[in-house]
Amino acid sequence: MSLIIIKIGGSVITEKDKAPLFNRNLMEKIAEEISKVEDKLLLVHGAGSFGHPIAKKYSIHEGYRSEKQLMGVAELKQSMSSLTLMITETLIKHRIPVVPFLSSSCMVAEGSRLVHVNTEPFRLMINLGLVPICSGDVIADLKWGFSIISGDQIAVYLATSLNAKMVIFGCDVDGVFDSDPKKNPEAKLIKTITPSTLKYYENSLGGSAAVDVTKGMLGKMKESLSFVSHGGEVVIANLKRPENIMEILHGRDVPCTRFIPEIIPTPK
Ligand code: IP8
Repeated sequence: MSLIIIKIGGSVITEKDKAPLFNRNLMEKIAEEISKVEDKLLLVHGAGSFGHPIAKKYSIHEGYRSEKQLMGVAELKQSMSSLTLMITETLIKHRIPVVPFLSSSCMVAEGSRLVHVNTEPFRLMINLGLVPICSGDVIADLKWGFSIISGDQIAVYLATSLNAKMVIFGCDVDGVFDSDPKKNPEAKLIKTITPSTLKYYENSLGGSAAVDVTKGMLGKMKESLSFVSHGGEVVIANLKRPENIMEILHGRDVPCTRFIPEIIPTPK
């Protein structure tokens, strides 16, 4: 049975621009869809309004600067834990055997890149049929003291080390667009991205529109590259339509962006 990693974006389950607000109704629907997945599963969730505004307020994403930030780290951890708790309650209600992992307890970064992750407990629990869930987090950093690691980076790191088949990044739009679809009704969905076309889009795309210290869509795209070049599949899709999960897993053609390895033209 293959491993599927689903990142539940913060923009999907929280009101990203506002004070922390959990979208429980939508999470219920997402949980219902996730309960239908037959593959092995690992879940990662983003921070949304439970993490990014606090991170910004205390400049936590810039690493350790002063003692004043320490209470900010504590506040951020507390807020993220409360979000994880609400998500896990919903998943358990839908009989998903979820096990929360605190990213800060099993991961270390260097210059805001993950360098050590204790993947063994993830692997062993997944093999038993349990569903680990972790989140983007503030973690210890060998260079910066601490840093913010996005759920995107964690999803791709775990996908690579646990040999996952696919990562689904669930967000609040259909995928990557050639301009911001929330501002431009003419924005076009980019259906496939390869490592070389990413360079082109990188210049035209901005980060996420809401307060996002981990760079929103652009971050997801960059993280995806290494995984696809090693044969993994990455799909960015709209989780505000939770049915997308099963449709993607059944190979149906839903509006989304797929990352594929470089297409090498066959000689004529
Ligand atoms: O929402 C960010 O994770 P993301 C984590 O996946 C924090 O980018 C704590 C801001």
